[in-house]
Amino acid sequence: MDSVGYRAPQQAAAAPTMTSAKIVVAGGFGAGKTTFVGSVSEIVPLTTEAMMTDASTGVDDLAATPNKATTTVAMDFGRVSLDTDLILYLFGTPGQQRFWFMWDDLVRGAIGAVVLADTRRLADSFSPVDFFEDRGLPYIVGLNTFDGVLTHRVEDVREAMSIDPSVPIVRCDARERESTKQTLITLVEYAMRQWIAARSGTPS
Ligand SMILES: Nc1nc2c(ncn2[C@@H]2O[C@H](COP(=O)(O)OP(=O)(O)O)[C@@H](O)[C@H]2O)c(=O)[nH]1
Ligand SMILES: [Mg+2]
Repeated sequence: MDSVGYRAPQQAAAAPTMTSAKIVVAGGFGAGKTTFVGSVSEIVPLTTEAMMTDASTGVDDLAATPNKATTTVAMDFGRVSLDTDLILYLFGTPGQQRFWFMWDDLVRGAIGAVVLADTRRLADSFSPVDFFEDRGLPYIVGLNTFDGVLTHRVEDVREAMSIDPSVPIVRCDARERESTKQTLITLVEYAMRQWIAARSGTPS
């Protein structure tokens, strides 16, 4: 019998309850946010991709993503259950700076963020990192290994981005569900450790 939803009376106090959490998926333009949300979501991701028009010529840098014909104008939204008792709601941010006025609204209530980085264009992830540092929102960095190639060592990336040693930096392949899921688990565990540390007054 499927035990989800069933609780023996004597276990009621200790039994886990269904919890949901909001996660933000950020990163530069073309870092793989829409791909990340799409690969892991159990619902058809709600995405607001729009065909890029000539209006973005000279505004969005397509040099590194020549095949990219669409762009996320508002956000991606997906859902994934990590366990029978934890559902994550994923909110992908629009990458382009001209949409950044939405970020404060988008991160409200989130427990943490994944900053996706393309190591060939690392500078694009500096601003999202600054944003989460500034807001005190726990974040981890996901190095999206385009075509399985990580062009820089993780510790070199950490140094280049001035990321604190306590912040996890993980490799991920945004197209692979298992990889994406593992990245989210790393974030949730990290955010929980931060949360506990903040409440017990101990430095993380
Ligand atoms: N080879 C490869 N391509 C990827 C990967 N992640 C994303 N892409 C491609 O890179 C482009 C940009 O990804 P997208 O998810 O739209 O980026 P976003 O702007 O951050 O939402 C798309 O054409 C994706 O198919 C990856 O891990 N490997
Ligand atoms: Mg996108």
